[in-house]
Amino acid sequence: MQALVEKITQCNTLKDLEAVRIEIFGKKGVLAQEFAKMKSVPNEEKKAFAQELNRQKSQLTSLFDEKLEVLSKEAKEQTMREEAVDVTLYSPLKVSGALHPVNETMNRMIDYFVSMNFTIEDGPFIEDDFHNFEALNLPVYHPARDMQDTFFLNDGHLLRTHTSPVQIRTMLSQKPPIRMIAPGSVFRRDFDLTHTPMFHQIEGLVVEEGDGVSFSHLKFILEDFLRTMFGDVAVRFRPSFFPFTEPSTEVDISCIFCEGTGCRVCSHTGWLEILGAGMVDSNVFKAVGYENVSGYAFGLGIERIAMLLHQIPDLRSMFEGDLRLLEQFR
Ligand code: FA5
Repeated sequence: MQALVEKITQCNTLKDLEAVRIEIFGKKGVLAQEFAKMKSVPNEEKKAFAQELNRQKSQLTSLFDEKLEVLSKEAKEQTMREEAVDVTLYSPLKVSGALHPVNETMNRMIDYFVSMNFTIEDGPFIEDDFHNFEALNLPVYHPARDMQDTFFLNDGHLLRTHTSPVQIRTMLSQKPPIRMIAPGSVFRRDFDLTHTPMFHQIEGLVVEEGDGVSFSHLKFILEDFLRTMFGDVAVRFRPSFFPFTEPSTEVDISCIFCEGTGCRVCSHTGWLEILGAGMVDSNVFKAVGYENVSGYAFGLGIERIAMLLHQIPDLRSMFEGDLRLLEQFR
């Protein structure tokens, strides 16, 4: 026991402490081996043996936790010392700040749609089932409702998983004609190279009385928007499925890196998937009490577009606040 206590107290770095943690508390560590001896202890001594072992374990655990706290604090202080910046130092260089690439990309998109007479609408991050799912014709069995994808709150609310609930809020509070976009943060339980738990989408919705809005209007606006963002690219509409649009489409552009010949970024297909869209499903209009109207909707991820425009390989780096990345956008 004393030897183990010394092992912990003598650690000077977090790395040493981690090695000691594995040695003592790991699956095959000293404690696990001691507990394994229980099997061969006579029955009448088992209780005392276990009590003593648990006492030692809890003593070692608190000692370990204390040491971890001290060493973590020291490591943090050292990082702060090493990375300290004297903000009072005179700098002859005039350094100006810059918009984050996500905001810059979002602003470019907003500018386009405002120039096309769209209004900007907003909605809450904390949503209810009706606006996020039900009114959007997302039945209970739809996989998007899965706990894997959605952050649910204890009171039955949830963090909106897309900007589409703003369509519902706008239709419930306004009468057609509607011509809106809704940019903003959305949340999903995702984390890898191309997915983060918080990201941004921009939603678009156009509704008019009668059957005046057609798929060709949708096609025009998206083609025009994508060429404004990416220059002279080919635009492809593929049949797809979204519960809130019928028919639905996914829209690709020719790869801006290889110009359609095939490369790593486009997985050698020559195409990049950019957004989802379609004609608003009649069930959505029913849910908001609209009759005799027609409309289209679309939605896209802003980070994905920013990554393509600026050739940023890892989505997560957008949210790390590392000045070395951000400085490149000045
Ligand atoms: C939607 O969210 C639909 N609401 C879009 C829509 C609106 C379709 C209106 C039709 C009409 P989807 O789940 O495919 O669709 O997400 C849209 C985009 O969000 C994706 O193409 C992707 O670019 C982006 N996205 C999805 N999950 C993440 C994530 N975890 N991190 C970053 N971007 C993501």
